[in-house]
Amino acid sequence: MSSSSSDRSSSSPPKYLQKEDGVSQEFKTFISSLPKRKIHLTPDLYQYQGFWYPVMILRSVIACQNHFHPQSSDIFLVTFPKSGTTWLKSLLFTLSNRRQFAATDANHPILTTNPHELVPTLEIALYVNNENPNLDNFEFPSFPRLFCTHMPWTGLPQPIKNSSTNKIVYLYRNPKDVFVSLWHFGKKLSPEESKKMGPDSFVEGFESFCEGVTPFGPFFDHIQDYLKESKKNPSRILFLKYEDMKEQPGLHLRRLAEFLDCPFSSDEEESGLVEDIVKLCSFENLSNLEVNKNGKVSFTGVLNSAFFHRGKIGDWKNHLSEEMALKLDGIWEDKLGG
Ligand code: PAP
Repeated sequence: MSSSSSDRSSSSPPKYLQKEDGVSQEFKTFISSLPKRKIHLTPDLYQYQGFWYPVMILRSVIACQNHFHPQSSDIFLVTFPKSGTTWLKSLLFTLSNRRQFAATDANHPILTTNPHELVPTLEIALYVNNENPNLDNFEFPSFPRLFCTHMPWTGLPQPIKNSSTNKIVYLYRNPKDVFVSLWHFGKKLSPEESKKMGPDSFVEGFESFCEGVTPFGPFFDHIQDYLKESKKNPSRILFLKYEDMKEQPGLHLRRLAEFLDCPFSSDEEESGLVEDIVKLCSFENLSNLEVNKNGKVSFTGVLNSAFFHRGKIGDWKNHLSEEMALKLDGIWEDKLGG
């Protein structure tokens, strides 16, 4: 499997961020009836079923809603963008495939393949180039099949929502760090627009985020809806928090293993497997791998290095004013309480 097979020029936007030109007349007519907004570093966003999407992703979300059918053992990682998706993909893959690939194996797939290849994102990797891909022909690097999505609960394909067997792992992160991480990522993906932005753009971007106008936003509704579902059905939806995982990765990796019905055996515990997995998937290890320094995600052409920035809790302190921080804390309190 290659992480650098795309020949997309790094100056053109990835397909999932392209504009209306790439869609059919029928789809253009459809989106013309939807609320539309332009924010910094993102193509026009369209509001559909209460959430905001760039056009190509919206087309992909709808294709996925129409065509995706899970197998009973499929596992879904759900995140709001920039909540630690890359990290959890690597942990999920390593955990689920540990009998096939030992975490200390010098040929472990994580060492040569970016996590976004190992756990494809439905609406960004699989359905963006083909509205009805034949997944039977797709060589899944993992069994059970692992998928990721940023789709809100309302946008999830109905068969996933209705399933009694598919497990969903929801990872969330402090919105202040999510916004700052998104901003840095947006600048990497749109360097030309970034150069032209005025001095107020960061504050304007922040206001849009607070208002909920951001890809897959509103952020708070995204979390709230999954939280509601997880309370109804805790054996199907596990909530993990980036900050908790940073502080006690082993503890939360064990929770994840139990939730997925593959708890660590006492032999595995004694052999130090939990610590080995944590180390293999750590920011320090992943960000220094050759594949992640120089490769590209084959599905999208985005540089693998764009997914590794600081990997720390609290980067927002370097970027947000006290007033901005209080504003996001206030919305969190109102929407999610405590
Ligand atoms: P995505 O949702 O677009 O796939 P995602 O992986 O969630 O992106 O976001 C990248 C963030 O996760 C970056 O955070 P930062 O901007 O605050 O630094 C990135 O550094 C961080 N990250 C990537 N890999 C790891 C890791 N192994 N451990 C902890 N954080 C990580």
